[in-house]
Amino acid sequence: MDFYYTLNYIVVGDTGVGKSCIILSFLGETFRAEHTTTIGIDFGSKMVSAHSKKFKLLIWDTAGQEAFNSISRSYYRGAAGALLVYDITNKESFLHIKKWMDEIKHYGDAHISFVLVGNKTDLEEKRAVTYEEGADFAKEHEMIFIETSAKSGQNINDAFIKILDKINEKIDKKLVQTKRLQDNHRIDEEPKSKTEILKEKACAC
Ligand SMILES: Nc1nc2c(ncn2[C@@H]2O[C@H](COP(=O)(O)OP(=O)(O)OP(=O)(O)O)[C@@H](O)[C@H]2O)c(=O)[nH]1
Ligand SMILES: [Mg+2]
Repeated sequence: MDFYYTLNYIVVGDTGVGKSCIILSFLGETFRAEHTTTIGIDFGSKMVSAHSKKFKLLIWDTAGQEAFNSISRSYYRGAAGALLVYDITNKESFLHIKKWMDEIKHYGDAHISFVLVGNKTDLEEKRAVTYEEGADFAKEHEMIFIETSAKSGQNINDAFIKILDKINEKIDKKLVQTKRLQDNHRIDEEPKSKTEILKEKACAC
């Protein structure tokens, strides 16, 4: 019998850095040029394979706008992975990364794995944060670093998959929350609607 593990990921960062676009790109959707700001929280899911295991990633797309911070926080607990996203053309969004990281450390689980994501590499001519600045921050805080473009799709898969190495180790040590479920899903399962997902979250199945 085949099994898969469920893992919650949260995606955080300032408004406009491209969190929703990164998730849409990972789910194979077309790039959205306009900024449709996330209201409250959004959701997508995808099956992936790594370390001879199948994982169902439950990806929580938080709102960068401050007004929604308390809603976002309530999703931090139980997350195995966190994508800390900034926009390489927006220095302020990079300077705020520490604040997002501290919030997750405060409200989330102790063994959450972080990946620092510098997004919008297709806008190289407008770059305001160097690769080294991102890499240094990630090194200092012992997290993976990756630069992406949700527009071109560059490194988007890696942003979600690379932390699975760390998470997998923590699953083996029973340090992260996961559920081992019988596989009756297609590997390329379509993302579900937000309502369905919220139901799923409520029943914790
Ligand atoms: N050029 C370029 N634009 C991007 C990229 N990713 C996102 N954008 C644009 O940046 C804007 C904001 O993207 P969103 O994904 O909605 O940003 P967000 O972080 O989800 O914002 P909130 O939901 O308000 O927190 C949109 O106009 C996107 O088209 C990218 O990689 N390259
Ligand atoms: Mg959004």
